[in-house]
Amino acid sequence: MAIFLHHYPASLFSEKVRVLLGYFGATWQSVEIPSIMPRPLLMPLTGGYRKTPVLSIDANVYCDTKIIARALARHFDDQQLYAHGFNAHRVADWADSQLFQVTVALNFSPDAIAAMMGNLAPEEAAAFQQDRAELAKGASIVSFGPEAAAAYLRHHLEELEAAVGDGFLFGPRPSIADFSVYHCLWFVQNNPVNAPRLEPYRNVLAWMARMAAFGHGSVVDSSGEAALAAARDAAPVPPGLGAPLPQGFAPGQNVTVTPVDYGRIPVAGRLAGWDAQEVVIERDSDETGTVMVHFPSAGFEVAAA
Ligand SMILES: N[C@@H](CCC(=O)N[C@@H](CS)C(=O)NCC(=O)O)C(=O)O
Repeated sequence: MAIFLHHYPASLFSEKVRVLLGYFGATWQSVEIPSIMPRPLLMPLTGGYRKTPVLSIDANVYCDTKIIARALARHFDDQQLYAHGFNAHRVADWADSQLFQVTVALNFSPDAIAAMMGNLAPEEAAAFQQDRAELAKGASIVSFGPEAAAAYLRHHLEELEAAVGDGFLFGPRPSIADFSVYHCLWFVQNNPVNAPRLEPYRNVLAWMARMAAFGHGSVVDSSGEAALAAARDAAPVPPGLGAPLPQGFAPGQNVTVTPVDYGRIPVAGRLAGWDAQEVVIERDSDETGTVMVHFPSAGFEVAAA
């Protein structure tokens, strides 16, 4: 069984998964994808889902880091990540939505973007802006400006400074909440204009260093072609979710699964399982054979096709 992560270096949600892979001590295949569409070697696996990152384990494909983390915990048979239940899940979801928006508002402010895009040619920078406008599709991913974001960040950092102590957010071992908060602050730390905002918070910086110390595991450079071949050569593992499907839905029924926020591209397939955590569809393509594509249930809309 081979684990493929489809990602690019600057992607913060990818960093969440890279550090999780380090935490689990994984050996994994790294497939670097372009930071903007098109991604012709990835789309046959996801069926159109366009956010980053995506994880594939042979013929099972995981879209969204919430379900990627769950798949990895299952794969490595280690549920410690979820030991703090509701509280840790709520903090993780807050970080992946609210804190994420704060960091995007800061890192996409005009001076920060100049620092980030400094090494891009003007036409590359324009293509990036155009791609992200397409991702948001008229709506705005972030609804406040850099000044408001700076105030949010200060507020949250002060709270975190008091919360982290010399361990992790919920005790001596990290939970899913640590990984979600970490990748957002990593994004801030990696922008030279915004990194100084973290400096006054010594406990937060020490906690970030503890998170970074998990590393990224053993990374093997790989390719989109290799991930497609691994999918084609394997049969997908059925989800075995157990729970009955919601009323009105039948196994094998044609459905679409669409993110409710941004990147709202419907993925079509046959319903293979759906419980409170996860929805799974089966799909076929020449490039991949039959694959099962997994999404979180919360934050995605399932509709009869
Ligand atoms: N809820 C998603 C969010 C993923 C996300 O927004 N990723 C950013 C990159 S860090 C993205 O997709 N940007 C557009 C792209 O890469 O096409 C998750 O947890 O995976």
